[in-house]
Amino acid sequence: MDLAFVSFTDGEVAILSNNGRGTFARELTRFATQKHPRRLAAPDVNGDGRPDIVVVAVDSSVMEVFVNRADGTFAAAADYSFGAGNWADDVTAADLDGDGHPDIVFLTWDPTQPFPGSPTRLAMFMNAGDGTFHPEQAFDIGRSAAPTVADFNGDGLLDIAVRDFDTDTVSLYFANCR
Ligand SMILES: [Ca+2]
Ligand SMILES: [Ca+2]
Repeated sequence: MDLAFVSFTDGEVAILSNNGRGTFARELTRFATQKHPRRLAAPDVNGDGRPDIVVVAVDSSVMEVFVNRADGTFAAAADYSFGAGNWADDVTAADLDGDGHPDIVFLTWDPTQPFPGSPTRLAMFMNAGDGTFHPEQAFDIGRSAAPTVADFNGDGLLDIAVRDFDTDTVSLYFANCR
């Protein structure tokens, strides 16, 4: 497995090649993102068998999706706006609606409020099936962090757990549609 990471200060994604001995010697590619990228996920958004890159940042209310081209380079970012004025963290990919196409989940918070623990929103972008995404769906989740996606109640649909800062408890959000 190769390794992809963001450089917060340089505004880049770098992808290193695994040499098979557990070290990452060779840089496969590097490309610019928006300013101050914070987290990435690498789902195959368009189902062509190649992992793509999804980046969220601080200083921005935009999710960037970089599609992996056949030659190992990445296409220019497709930009998706979420809650204006909010910044993002903790991005993850999961097929929330069970249609076989990975969807995107992350937290957003209001940077004018103290952090950590400012009011947070759970933002979801559902995959249209071709690697593009429908507009954001979001709801308020209080002061929470660290979303984890799994089927917690065993009904075959993915649910989302978040940790609450105030009570140090975990809240569960159960999927109720497909
Ligand atoms: Ca792909
Ligand atoms: Ca899906």
